Amino acid sequence: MTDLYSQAQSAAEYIRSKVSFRPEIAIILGSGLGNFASQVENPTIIPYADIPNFPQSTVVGHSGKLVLGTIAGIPIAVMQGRVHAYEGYSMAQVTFPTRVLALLGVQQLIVTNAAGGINTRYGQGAIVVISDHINLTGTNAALGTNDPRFGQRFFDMSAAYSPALRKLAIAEAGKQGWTLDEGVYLAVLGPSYETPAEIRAFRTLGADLVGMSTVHEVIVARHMGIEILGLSVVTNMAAGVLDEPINHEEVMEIGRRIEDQFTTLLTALIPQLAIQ
Ligand code: CYT
Repeated sequence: MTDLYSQAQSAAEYIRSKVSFRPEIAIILGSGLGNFASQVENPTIIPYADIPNFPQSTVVGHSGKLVLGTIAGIPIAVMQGRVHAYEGYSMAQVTFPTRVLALLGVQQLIVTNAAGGINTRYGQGAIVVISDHINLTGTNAALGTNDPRFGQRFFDMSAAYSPALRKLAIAEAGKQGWTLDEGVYLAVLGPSYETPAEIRAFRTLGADLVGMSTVHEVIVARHMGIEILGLSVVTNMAAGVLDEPINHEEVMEIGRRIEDQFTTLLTALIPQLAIQ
């Protein structure tokens, strides 16, 4: 059996063999946000199934393709779909693509997700920049023997969501005529949505958003020294905030509805991130 580092290296080598450039920025697209990948110019599309050791998503709305190309001349890698721990994947599998992107030489990662809104200041369809996270999944992607080729045993998470990139995103939204709020993202394992009692508890803990992804990718990206921008789309208000149930179709539908706003923001941000 080869170790995780070698497995990630073979995946990275396979991807390198398909493109003649090195991506500088990577983007992981969350539920309902996959269409952003169609913005990529001169795309090379690689199905996850073709990449050695890459995990396959089983969720409707996550298509499972790596799209490499450029936006505004900046070489980027876009993950259209991710795998989640609730699908039964190990932490190593959930974060494998992030490790591979880092080995490809990506310096900045934009993580996106569909989240429930805990903060009542947000409305459905709001885009929120993640200022910090609370990991309540009960596990950690850096668990186990540390491989120093990835990073150090203990690593800082005090500015995991880059203050500079958050500032850029807020300024860009302002230029586009809308207010980008900041918030703390709390991660649970899922797949059940939260109960109203859990949401009240999470609000007391300081959470503004709740979801089932992102934190493990962020932990691994920080382990490997990558700068992060996190964006959540509030696809629904969290359980108990409104007097109505939550359903996955609605989560997907809201993602599609704010697609233009989301795409316009990301497209404008990429060249600004690149010169950071
Ligand atoms: N919504 C969502 N909880 C929610 O209410 N998209 C994830 C988790």
